[in-house]
Amino acid sequence: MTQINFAAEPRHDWTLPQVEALFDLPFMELVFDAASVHRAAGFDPSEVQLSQLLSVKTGGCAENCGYCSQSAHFKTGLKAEKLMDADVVIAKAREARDGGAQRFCMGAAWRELKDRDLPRLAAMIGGVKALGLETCATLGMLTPDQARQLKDAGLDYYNHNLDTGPEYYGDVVTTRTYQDRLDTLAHVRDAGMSTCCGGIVGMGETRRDRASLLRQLANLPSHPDSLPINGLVPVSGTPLGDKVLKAGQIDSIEFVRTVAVARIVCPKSMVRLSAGRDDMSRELQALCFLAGANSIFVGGKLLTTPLPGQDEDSALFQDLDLRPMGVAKAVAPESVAAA
Ligand code: SAM
Ligand code: DTB
Ligand code: SF4
Repeated sequence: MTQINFAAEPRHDWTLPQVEALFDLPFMELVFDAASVHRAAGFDPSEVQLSQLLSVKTGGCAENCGYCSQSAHFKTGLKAEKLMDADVVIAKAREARDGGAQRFCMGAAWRELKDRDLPRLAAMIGGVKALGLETCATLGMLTPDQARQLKDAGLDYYNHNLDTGPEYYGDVVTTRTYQDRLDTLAHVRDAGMSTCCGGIVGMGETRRDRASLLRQLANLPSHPDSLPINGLVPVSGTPLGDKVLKAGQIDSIEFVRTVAVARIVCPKSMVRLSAGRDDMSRELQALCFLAGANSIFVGGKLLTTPLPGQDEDSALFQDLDLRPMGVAKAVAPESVAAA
């Protein structure tokens, strides 16, 4: 039997062997424990939060993240584009809201934010917030002052991923350090914004690396408010994408284990079934929701790669009796009549 105290407050003192022991649990027990933690943390397991992404500045990035279609270091065939005008972004956000998204995340292929771009970003963020959407951005590394300015502009969430555990990190990217990422996350927290921080699985890392990533996330000074688990989308021309296209993708049961362990070590985070959903069967997605995932990206496209479309996701939600978070439960006609 596992020793999970479902009523416990979130912990920040996980050891690597403890997280590895969760991964090693019999699968049925692990998923059951994760589902129990999901409920004990106060979540309604039928509710899933919906976010939509937009790449507001695409390609030509100076970093060499070995999975990324947008790095200038690799030939992926992606066409680079300049920072979009605020009104174009706001129009896309309106469409996302009308399609059912609750949060709108603006992504830029930058190593770090430059001060000269702040006024346009502030206009975008203010305009998106005025639509009644939660705002999120992922713009690379930030200084403390930039984080404060984004917060003042109305930014609710900042996404900055650790991507993998510190031991495998050097195999993924060499142009910024793990500590750089931790520093940006600290600036985001200090500015009073909510954090969105997770990683990627299926990049050729070991189970220990996955455990090490989740341990890092759980031992942050506060757990990420949103915790995206991205399945690597293998992009041809990137070193990690090419490796995975040759060797094959991560086993889907191991992916579900990763989601379940994320739910257990960060019980109150919104665990997002993030990139990679386009390649997943409905059954695999259902298992991920059962294991505690309660957030997804919607809208047919992530930043540069595809997602399931609205019709497919609506059918999945209907068949799994899921509903978008914040939308009232449908009331059966007979119970309305009886009231
Ligand atoms: N440039 C900024 C940065 O790296 O922080 C923001 C955009 S970047 C594309 C955001 C995140 O997307 C990365 O940290 C990575 O976790 C995820 N990502 C990028 N390419 C991916 C891929 N091919 N498969 C899965 N996740 C990916
Ligand atoms: C996150 O963790 N995943 C999203 C979001 N945060 C910015 C991005 C996934 C990108 C997948 C590859 C692409 O579409 O370019
Ligand atoms: Fe640039 Fe972000 Fe892609 Fe890394 S993940 S290459 S920082 S856009």
